[in-house]
Amino acid sequence: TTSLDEKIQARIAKHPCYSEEAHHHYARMHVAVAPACNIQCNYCNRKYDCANESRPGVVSELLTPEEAAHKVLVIAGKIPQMTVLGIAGPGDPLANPEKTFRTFELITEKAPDIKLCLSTNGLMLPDYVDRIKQLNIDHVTITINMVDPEIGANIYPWVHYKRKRYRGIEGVRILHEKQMEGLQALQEADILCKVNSVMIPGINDEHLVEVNKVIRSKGAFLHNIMPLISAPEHGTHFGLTGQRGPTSKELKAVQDSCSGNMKMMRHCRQCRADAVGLLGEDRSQEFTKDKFMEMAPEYNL
Ligand code: CLF
Ligand code: SF4
Repeated sequence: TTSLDEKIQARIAKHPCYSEEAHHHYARMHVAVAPACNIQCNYCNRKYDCANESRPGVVSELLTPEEAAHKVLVIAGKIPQMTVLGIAGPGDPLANPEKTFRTFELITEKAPDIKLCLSTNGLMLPDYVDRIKQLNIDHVTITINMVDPEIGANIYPWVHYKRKRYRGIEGVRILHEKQMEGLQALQEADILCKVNSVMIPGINDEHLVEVNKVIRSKGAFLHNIMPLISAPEHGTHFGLTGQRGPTSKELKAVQDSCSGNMKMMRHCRQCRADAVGLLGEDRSQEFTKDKFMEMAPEYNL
């Protein structure tokens, strides 16, 4: 009999984000199929990729699910270390459920050994955990920047939930509630959950230890505290108000203060929504749409 720990090790062994060790050997790719978003983060400018998993200021080329599937099959044939397909934007994948799930379906049909990964702000997660489980998506990231709506009110000016826009703290309360429900539902469904938190000095930096406690108690597997990247030219609210990001020393101090409690991710590279390759290696320009549409899928053929 294998221990629980060995079983989990086997589930993450080829995932470059969930396993520090794996990121030296295995690659991931993202397909940008999800343009819409249902909330506003003060560190985001919609002209660019979702800043919950991205470096601000990056624009990915939008694909249809069919184009995305073609791209995945081409790349999986060309890059043998390719083990994971993630959907992380350029907006929120679960604000584009048909496009996101259609893409995953096409990949499962044609390349069943590619692991599926999804990153979301969590607002719609409780509605989709069953579908995520059905599709065998074993890795879900939720970006959780607060567990206290008073703090969240400085991060999220509005939330659009089920055809209605909620401004200020009223919206943040809904987001918080859905993130917590989603986290719980993932745990019950036995899906490995990573939490990303964007560290924003003076706003949620001291609060992240509390976030860490709460997500750990609700079964999150891994915590990735990422630095806010804020530049005026990115045209975000925080960029315009002069909000700074943390120094690497400040970031490390917060990561360290959480690290006694649970596994911390420290090798995140804040990827683009169309990233390709090992973490830190950006091969997206080799596979732009005009290029990959001309290439024949070699995978499994
Ligand atoms: Fe992509 Fe994210 Fe899946 Fe990884 S990225 S959807 S969990 S396959 Fe990874 Fe990139 Fe950091 Fe994200 S290094 S930004 S944590
Ligand atoms: Fe931007 Fe992502 Fe936040 Fe949506 S969830 S506003 S795309 S950073």
